[in-house]
Amino acid sequence: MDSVFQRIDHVGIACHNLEEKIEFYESTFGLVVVSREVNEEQGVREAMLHVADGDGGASYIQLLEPLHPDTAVGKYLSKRGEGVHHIGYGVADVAKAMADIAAKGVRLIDERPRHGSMGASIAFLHPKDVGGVLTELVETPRH
Ligand code: V0V
Ligand code: CO
Repeated sequence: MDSVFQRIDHVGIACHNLEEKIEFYESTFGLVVVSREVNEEQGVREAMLHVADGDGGASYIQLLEPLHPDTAVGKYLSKRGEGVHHIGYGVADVAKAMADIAAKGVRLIDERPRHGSMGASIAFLHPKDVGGVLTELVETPRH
């Protein structure tokens, strides 16, 4: 069986203060911010820091600050504190990946792909069906 996942696109990390965390990752690890966005639909202010380039595309650390307490990341922070929030896997075709994964009995959080960072199409899988790991599918735009 071919893997649905092509690579790890990003690891999402929940934090209280985006600017402070960016400064930490820059000064401690020498990482470089390649994108900053506010995503109202997802309730986040986020930054992508480039880590590596691979055959299928780059990989990043995604730092996430909630826009309000009553958001996915805001609730996560109040329950669990700062830390790893989700893993985003690169897929060739997010709609096909969603259908294939749903057919295996894993619940999709999103019924259709959403707008993600840097023009990606994204969809989330429920953490309760993935061993406690919030999992994101990421189809990066073709150039
Ligand atoms: C919640 N739970 C998690 C979790 N968040 N488990 C693992 N990892 C997480 N990140 C658990 C939580 O401990 C509860 O378990 C249960 O799920 C229900 O959580 P809740 O606090 O009651 O919250 P809900 O049910 O209102 O929401 C949880 C879900 C929500 C996962 C459905 O966070 C969601 O829709 N997430 C997808 C969207 C998202 O995360 N967007 C922000 C990133 P117990 O206590 O009942 O056992 S945006 C992004 O990545 C972008 C834009 C991008 O990459 O481009
Ligand atoms: Co993400």
